[in-house]
Amino acid sequence: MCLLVVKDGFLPQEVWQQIEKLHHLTGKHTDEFIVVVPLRCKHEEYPFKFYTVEDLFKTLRKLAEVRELIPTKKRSSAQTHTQNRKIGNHSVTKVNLVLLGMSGTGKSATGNTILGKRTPQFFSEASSKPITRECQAAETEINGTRVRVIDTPDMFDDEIKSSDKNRHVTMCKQLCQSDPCVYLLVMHVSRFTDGERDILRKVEEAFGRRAKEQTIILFTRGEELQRAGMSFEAFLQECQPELNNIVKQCGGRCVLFENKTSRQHQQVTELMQTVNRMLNK
Ligand SMILES: Nc1nc2c(ncn2[C@@H]2O[C@H](COP(=O)(O)OP(=O)(O)O)[C@@H](O)[C@H]2O)c(=O)[nH]1
Ligand SMILES: [Mg+2]
Repeated sequence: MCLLVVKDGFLPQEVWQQIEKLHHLTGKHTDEFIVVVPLRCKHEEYPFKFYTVEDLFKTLRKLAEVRELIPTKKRSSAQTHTQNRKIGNHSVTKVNLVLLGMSGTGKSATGNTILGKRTPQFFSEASSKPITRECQAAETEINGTRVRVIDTPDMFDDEIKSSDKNRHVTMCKQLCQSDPCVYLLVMHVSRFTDGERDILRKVEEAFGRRAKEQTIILFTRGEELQRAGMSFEAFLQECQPELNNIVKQCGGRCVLFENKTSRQHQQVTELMQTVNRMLNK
């Protein structure tokens, strides 16, 4: 985490210049620098990402919990019971959902939909450049299952350096720890790109030969299908042979999401049903 702590009376413009200087020095995106504002500053408009001291401690606590450096907050016995139920052959307390796919397909937005929190946990924006730079995790509980969502940068881009790709894969595996991992291969429903033709091979190369057995394809921008008057079933039947082949290789497991809707609960429930069916096999 790159934190820039500023004193009382700081000038936002000067802080921004400092961030730009750091961006040139380190090569890190300006979004990666988070300014920690002094105690009395509240949520004002600044030209940079910032944390109040309270936000900072909350985030650090969450990170420490995710990495299990400190115990998670106590839960009621009913919740503990459901978390210890068996899923397939694994006795699990959590399920990891790893968001994979090309940049701009909607991984971060999907992560936020699954987490269902008032404040988005992952940064998601329309951009010609990749927005998410590092793997990140956040947790929630869905119908009694503890779910850890792992957002990733586009690690299957042919342009990416192999050292960066390896770093992302290692980080991703670290964040998953020993819980069952489900890969959500995120794709834009009306845009199947050349880079996606052999994406399953890339997933297997990174996460092992059996990764596709743990993969669900998650299509975003479901409203585009609705606007075209096409059902999801018809879309799957009529899609390009290469995409159809990817769906088949993933055992036909796919779900449709619309991240810009207020009716997000239903689609998350359907996703979790697909996840549970797959893990219970
Ligand atoms: N309309 C619509 N926009 C979406 C959807 N999912 C993502 N987006 C938008 O697509 C852009 C890229 O999303 P982002 O989550 O940053 O993609 P990522 O690079 O894969 O993490 C953002 O502007 C999102 O708001 C969706 O289901 N519907
Ligand atoms: Mg992203």
